Amino acid sequence: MSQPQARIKIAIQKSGRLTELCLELLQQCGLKYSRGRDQLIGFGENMPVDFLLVRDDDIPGLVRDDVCDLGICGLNVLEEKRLEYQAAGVPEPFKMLQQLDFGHCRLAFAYPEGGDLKKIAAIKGETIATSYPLIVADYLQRNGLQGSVVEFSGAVEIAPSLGRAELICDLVSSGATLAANRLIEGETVLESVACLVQTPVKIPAEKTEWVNRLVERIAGVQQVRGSKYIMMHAPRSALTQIAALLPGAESPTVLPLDAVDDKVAVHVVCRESIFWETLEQLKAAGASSILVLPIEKMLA
Ligand code: PRT
Ligand code: ZN
Repeated sequence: MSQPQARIKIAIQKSGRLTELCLELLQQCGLKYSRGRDQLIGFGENMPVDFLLVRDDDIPGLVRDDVCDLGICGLNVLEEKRLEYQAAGVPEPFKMLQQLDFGHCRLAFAYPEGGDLKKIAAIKGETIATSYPLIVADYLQRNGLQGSVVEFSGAVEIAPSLGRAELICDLVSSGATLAANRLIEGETVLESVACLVQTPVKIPAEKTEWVNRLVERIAGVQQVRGSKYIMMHAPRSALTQIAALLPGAESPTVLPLDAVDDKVAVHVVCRESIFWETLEQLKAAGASSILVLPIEKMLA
C-alpha cells in the first residue's frame, strides 16, 4: 500500500496587510487552492501544500514549534519574537530563508511636534510607547540610552496626546499617520520587510522535495518581478558601453545578424526596472530595434 503524501504547511496572515500579497505569491508559484469552510486553512489542490491563515504574531511560534514548515511575516514581528525566545534561552527559533519584495516599512521613533525631545541621543528616562518593547529595549541598551518602555498593542500614535508617553516607536510607511497625529519621525530602529522563514526542526525526507520546490519557486517569482528581457540590435563595437548601461544585467547573449557584419543582436535579462532614459542612452550608443519584454517565470 502506498503512503499518503506528506503535506507541507505554510503559515500566512489571516487578515491584514500581508494577506493578499501572500496569496498572490502562492498563486504565482502555481498553487491552486480551496478554502476550508472556517476559512482558516487553504488546501492545495495541485500540490501537497496547505496554508494556515493566522494572526501575524502567531506565525513565528507556529514555525518555531514545527506546526508549520514555512511562514511569511514581517521582520518586525520576527525580530520581536526572536528577542523573546532569546530571553527564554532559545537561540535560533526559525531559519531566515528570504526577504520578499513586499511589506516594506520601518520601525522608527517619533516625537511630538514642538516638544523638547527631538532626538533619541538626548533621552533621559522618558517613556516610549511601542508595540515592539523588546526591540526598543534592545536598541536602548545597545546604544547606552536610558528610557522607560511601555507596551501598546495598538493606536501607539495617540499615546503622547493621552499623556501616556513622551515619544513613540512605531511602524511607518508613508508617514501620514505620524503627520495626522502631529508627530515628527526620527531615527529608524529597524527596516522591515516580509520574510520567508522555515522551521528550525529538520524537515523529514518525504517533505524536503516539495519544501525545496516551493522555496525555489518563491525565489523565482521574486526574481522575475521587476526583471525584464531586453532585445536590441547594436554595433559590435558598442557592446561594452551597452552592457554598462543596463542595470543588473547578466552577461548578454550576442547573436550574429544575417548578412550584417558590424551589427549583432543582443539579448539580456535585466534585474532592475528599465527607464526611458536608459533606452535613450542605448539608442545614443548605437542600439536600434530595442524591445523590453516582461518575464513570466524564471528558474535560476
Ligand atoms: O491581525 P494581525 O495581528 O494579523 O495584524 P496586525 O494588525 O498586527 O498587522 P497589519 O496587517 O497591520 O500589518 C502586517 C505587517 O505589515 C506588519 O507586521 C509589517 O511588517 C507590515 N507593514 C507594512 C505595516 C505597515 N507597512 C504599516 N504602515 N504594518 C503596520 N503599519 C501601520 C503602522 O503601525 C501605523 O499605524 O500603518 C500605520 C502607519 O502607516 P503610514 O502609511 O501612515 O505611515
Ligand atoms: Zn499582529
